[in-house]
Amino acid sequence: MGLKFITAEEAAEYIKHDDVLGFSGFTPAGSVKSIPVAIGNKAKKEHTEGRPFKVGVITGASTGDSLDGSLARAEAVKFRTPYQSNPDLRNLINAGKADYFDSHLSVVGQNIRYGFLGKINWAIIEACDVTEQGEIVLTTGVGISPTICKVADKILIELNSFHPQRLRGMHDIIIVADPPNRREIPIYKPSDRAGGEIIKVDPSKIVGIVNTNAPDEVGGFSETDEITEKIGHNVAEFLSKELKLGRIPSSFLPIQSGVGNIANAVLGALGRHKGIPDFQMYTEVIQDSVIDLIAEGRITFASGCSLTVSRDQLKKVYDNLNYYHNRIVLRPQEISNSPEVARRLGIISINTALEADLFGNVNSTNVMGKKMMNGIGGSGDFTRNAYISVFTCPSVAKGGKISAFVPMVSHTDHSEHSVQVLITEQGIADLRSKSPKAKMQEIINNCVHPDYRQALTEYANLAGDTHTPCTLSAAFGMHMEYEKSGDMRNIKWGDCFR
Ligand code: 0RQ
Repeated sequence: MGLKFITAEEAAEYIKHDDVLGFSGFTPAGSVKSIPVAIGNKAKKEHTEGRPFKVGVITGASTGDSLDGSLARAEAVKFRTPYQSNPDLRNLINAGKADYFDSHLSVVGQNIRYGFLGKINWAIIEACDVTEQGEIVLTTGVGISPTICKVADKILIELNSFHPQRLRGMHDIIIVADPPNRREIPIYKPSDRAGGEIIKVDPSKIVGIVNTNAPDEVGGFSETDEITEKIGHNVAEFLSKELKLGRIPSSFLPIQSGVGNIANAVLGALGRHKGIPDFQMYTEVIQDSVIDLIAEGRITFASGCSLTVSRDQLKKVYDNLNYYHNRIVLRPQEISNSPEVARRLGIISINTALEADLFGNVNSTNVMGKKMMNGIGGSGDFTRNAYISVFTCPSVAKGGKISAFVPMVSHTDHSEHSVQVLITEQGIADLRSKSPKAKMQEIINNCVHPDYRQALTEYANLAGDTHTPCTLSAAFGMHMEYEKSGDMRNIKWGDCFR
């Protein structure tokens, strides 16, 4: 039996209304690029001709615009999980036109295998190599690919020649056994490998292969600004002090860091800081700054789920593939984000908050408690199991009209029990072994923007003298003020405490 090459349009013809599709990739890295565009076009045609056409979409995390953007613009998304960050999809979700359910990234694979997400009809996978024996070599993201290839009825592959076949060996592919037969994941340091190089499937499941030659749709990172620089510096200062105090082992601990400009700036700052020794990463997304820090020897090994890097950085990796092969491994998100491994290795987690409250509860997902931003991503996998868990954010948003610190978060992703340190451009709030009242003081003194210090101090004074000072009628006062006047700085507590 030979491999069957087809066009993206022919691939899309196989997909039926109500099918559930599992996609490869993690962030735009390793995400398919031509089949979803063709599915979106098919959906538009079906809609024009008066027929319903929507599919369930399960991914590793966010994807490229060709996937989430195309399907969203075609209004072809029945449900979507987990993390997403495409503006068109976000609008569709917030308009109630696509069901979205958020999930910790480490559990997506196992939840699929447990049957919690129903039947998966198609796995649609990007590969840099595939053989007649059913051996698939993935590209820059692993995500949930091993599990969806295993459970889906049929497989469609995009064979992307933009990525060299020599990527083989960079992946560590394993599907853990499910309870009651699960054993420990044998990773005791970031560079350990637990599985093999390829995904092996029954070749008869591969219905067709679409040739592509397209780079990952990774957006560039904006230059760091004064705020992100300060946040990065504060994180580096905090960790170097912890090291000096002997609360972090002298050999340091693996770093996990989220995505985005703050995360990129934090890594840059860690790399430059003289008090931070060379370090390793056990993380989900390997971003631009990591590639340079590996080249400089500051990062000695990076374990992740995806190489989410700009084209220039990817070229550096591909031009020096032998060098990077020994320093990077890409794993399924169940392993890159494994709570078991994170706890064992003692990772230092650094993720981003939209808002935090005066007790350290963190909201990373729902703007004003109701509009989905992106999703929790891997932040919960790591935060809950970290040696030290850190959240960063600018102290204000929207030009100062929103304070990142509020009396009570409007949605909780990470509870005060898991959040140990908050860091803004203003400073560092160390919440470890502090009572709720002491946490309030620490946060107001060190993290809150000067424009909001007085208002939050007043709240703290008025909120009562219970174990966790709180007045329910005022707890969302700042949010309500923003909805009323468009600026939290206009808050007058009198109205709320009456
Ligand atoms: O919107 O650009 O329209 O002004 O939120 O904020 O400061 O640019 O920061 O791009 O790093 O995103 C938490 C969303 C931060 C992201 C979040 C508005 C702000 C701006 C973006 P505008 P910034 P970032 C990794 C692990 C999930 C948790 C995580 C995220 C926009 O980091 O999705 O770390 N994290 N997961 O103006 C209203 C507030 C706001 C606010 C900021 N309090 N209220 N809007 N904004 N604070 C992910 C993976 O696992 C793959």
